[in-house]
Amino acid sequence: MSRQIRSMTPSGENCANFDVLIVGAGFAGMYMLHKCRQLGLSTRVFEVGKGVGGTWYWNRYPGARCDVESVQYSYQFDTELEQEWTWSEKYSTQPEILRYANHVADRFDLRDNIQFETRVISAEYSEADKLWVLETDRNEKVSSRYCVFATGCLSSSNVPKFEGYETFKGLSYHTGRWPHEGVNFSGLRVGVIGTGSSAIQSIPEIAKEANQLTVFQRTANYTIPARNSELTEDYVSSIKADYPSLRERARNKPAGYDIPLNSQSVLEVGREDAKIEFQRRWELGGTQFLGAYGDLLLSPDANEVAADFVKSKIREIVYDPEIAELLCPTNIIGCKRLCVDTDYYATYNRNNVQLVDVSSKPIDRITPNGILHGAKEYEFDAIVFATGFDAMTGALANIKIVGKGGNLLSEKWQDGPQTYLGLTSNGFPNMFMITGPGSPSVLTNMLPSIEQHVNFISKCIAHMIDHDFSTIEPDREAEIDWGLHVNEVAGLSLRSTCSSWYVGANVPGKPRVFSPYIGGFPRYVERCEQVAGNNYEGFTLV
Ligand code: NA7
Repeated sequence: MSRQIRSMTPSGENCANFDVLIVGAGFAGMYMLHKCRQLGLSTRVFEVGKGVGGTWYWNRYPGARCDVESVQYSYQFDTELEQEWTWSEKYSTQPEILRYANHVADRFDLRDNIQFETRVISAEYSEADKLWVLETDRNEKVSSRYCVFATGCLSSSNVPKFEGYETFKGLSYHTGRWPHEGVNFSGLRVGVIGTGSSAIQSIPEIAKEANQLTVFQRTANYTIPARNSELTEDYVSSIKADYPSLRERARNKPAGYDIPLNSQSVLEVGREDAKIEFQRRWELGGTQFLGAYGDLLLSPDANEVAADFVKSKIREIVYDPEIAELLCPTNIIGCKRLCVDTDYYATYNRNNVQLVDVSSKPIDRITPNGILHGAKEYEFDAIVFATGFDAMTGALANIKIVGKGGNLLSEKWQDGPQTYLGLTSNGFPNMFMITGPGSPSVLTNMLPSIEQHVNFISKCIAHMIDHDFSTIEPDREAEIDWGLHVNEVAGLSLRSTCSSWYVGANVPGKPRVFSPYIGGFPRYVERCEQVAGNNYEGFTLV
């Protein structure tokens, strides 16, 4: 059904007006646009990139792949789309996911409403006009009744402030801003800083090409073999024959991802039996490894059993015992996001690869020729910064977002994000965030989480129009209660206990708050449905 909002241009401003403005044309922004168009709302999307895809547009580093199985890392809002698209591998490569994003943009004719190569620099709420006014780096102003941030959880690159960074004479890259034409490392001496997921995926690929590869590791990470494979026609047909069941099973899992989970305690089964199960899951590959027992992320003793198993694998795979020890993590498995790799540990058996431990003594500086660490200068032709992202809040912090009373979102959030359901924030009426802090987001399969948020927002906007409301804003009390609940459940999991990007520890000065909601996808969805069903309980609608 088509709906019209008769919103006016803000007083004193000469700017185009829309019903909805969306920031970001990744999977969240694209689906939000599609839903707005279905509602008949005039909509514009702003996107910095030259194309759609968001995270998958920018993260083009060698080996970039999704760690969620492709048949589940896909939209489910359109059954024809599900049927016509065929994934080729168990875990899709970045180019395939980007092709999918482009296919969706073409199929639903989305591009006309997306303004590419445009960065939103500010978004200001006009209380008098009940409108959002967005300003872009093209010196234009546009206004709208609703503003939706679909800016992604891992989209703002984090390059630590290394002294001498700008003096390096060679080539330098960040994994999250990889050149579109690709990089040829053949014959080059390459340094990689970081051993997170991006590094773990790219190191085996870079090692195959480079003359020498030196990895600077601050914290060793756990990674499980992906055991990626091509998908057979039979497998794809069986999935397509019953997509709804797969989606249903996934919806009922804590991560919105259908993987085998066992609720038993590892401490009850004993180490020897547990080894057999871990071995089985190691051979199966992927993040389901952590689903082997129900208490792995609840009890340090239980966690140690799983951690010890992975460490035994590292010692088995890596020939040099000293390197193997350096690669053995000392923290909780799954506390930082568990990585999924192809030949990561084995790469350290190559003659052209070396590992430098920077855990107790940080990198001193970048020099014109390479990296200085301790008394040694490592010379490189290229440095790869696999140093991650200002996660969850970074992309929002890059935009000057001003709400009621001229208050800045960044100031409100200076001690950590404050949201109601990870979707809205008090003082910022008619503003929504897709997979914002305080929602399950990065702890879940992102695609279903995105769809659930977009469905919530679009239903909410339709409700507003149908009932002639002009503003919706979460109540401060509801926001405080939600924040307390998010913190309370975070405290139950070992995930909140280490220095990860989940708690903002990778960005100096960032408040340490476990920002994603760890209560599980089904529980979260139930809560959102309850809120909407009770006439948007916890919100004030005017
Ligand atoms: P991550 O997981 O944040 O990894 C970044 C890596 O960079 C990590 O190993 C960091 O070590 C390292 N790092 C950051 N700053 C420094 C400095 N100053 N010196 C040395 N090493 C440093 O980012 P990714 O891009 O790999 O993955 C992000 C998510 O994307 C991933 O979890 C998936 O969900 C997809 P640290 O661990 O902080 O000691």
